[in-house]
Amino acid sequence: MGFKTIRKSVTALANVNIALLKYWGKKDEALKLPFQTSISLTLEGLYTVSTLTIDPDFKEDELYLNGEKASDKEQEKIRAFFDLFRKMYKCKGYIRVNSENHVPTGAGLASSASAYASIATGLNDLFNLKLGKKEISMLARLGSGSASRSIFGGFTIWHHGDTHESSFAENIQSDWDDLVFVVVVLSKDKKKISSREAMAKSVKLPAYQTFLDESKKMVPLFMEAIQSKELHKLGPLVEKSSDLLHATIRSTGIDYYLPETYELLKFIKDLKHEAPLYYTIDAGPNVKLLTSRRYLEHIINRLSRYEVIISAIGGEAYVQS
Ligand code: 2P0
Repeated sequence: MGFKTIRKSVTALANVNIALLKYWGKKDEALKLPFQTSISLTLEGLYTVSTLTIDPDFKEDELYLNGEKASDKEQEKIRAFFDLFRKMYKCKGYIRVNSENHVPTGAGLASSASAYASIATGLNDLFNLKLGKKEISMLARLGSGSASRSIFGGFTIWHHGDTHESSFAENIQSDWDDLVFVVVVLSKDKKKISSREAMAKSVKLPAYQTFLDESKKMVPLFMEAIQSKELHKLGPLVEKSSDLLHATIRSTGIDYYLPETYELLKFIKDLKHEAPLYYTIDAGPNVKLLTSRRYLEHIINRLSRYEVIISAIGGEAYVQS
């Protein structure tokens, strides 16, 4: 790619997504090809905005997060991603990234999904690659698996695939806009063990096979529940996938739950008598609750002693300027 002696910048935005059918474990670490298909919902109002700059004077790639230079680990991660990107997409030049997370500080929602989805969206524009959404999803996946899903709005399915070209996400057509997530913030601490590390441990253990078998069986059931817009069908599947995820994680000796997580789950069990309410938990202690808008006020009142974030269904990633 022959860029001349000019500086060029692009700014792109991508929303956070929450997996309904969880992704966990890779069959190819470099290309981030997952063992199984996953399904998610993109959220509104929780997003990352990334500005990408190229300049012939840059001597290395650099990442700034919320205005500060990112940690060595994060720099290493993004340099590996850019190296792979330059090789696979035949582009040249070092890139500087300024990423701003627009999620409540430390709420355990700051996500590599929205970050890498915004960066992939920006790269496409910066290097004038003219990739379609499906191809941008593949590119985002090279940065972080779950980022492949944040390219799209609403419900999204990430087909696991066996090659770079066959592992991408796409939108699941649906006009189900009554759904809403209530995120209950139990801890704002940064997690000690990354998803990437915990995944690599999980895939070697026997419990992982159960996770894979059950996740595979659930794909058509999820599709049916989303298409028929029946929360009483979707909700139990969402909980089952979350429970399977944490069973396979616990088999490694890691437990992302805190005592407060177990306590809240007990309370949720009681609340289910009052409203349709379904939990899902990712690689951290915070609980995400799926419900219908109609019951939102009641649920928020019943959770008044907790810090909560409300988020409805969000849109696709896009270039801002
Ligand atoms: C998911 N998680 O489907 C699952 C559920 C966490 C629990 O994807 O190594 O940051 O960059 O591909 O995508 C978090 O893992 O991991 C994740 P990499 P990623 O949302």
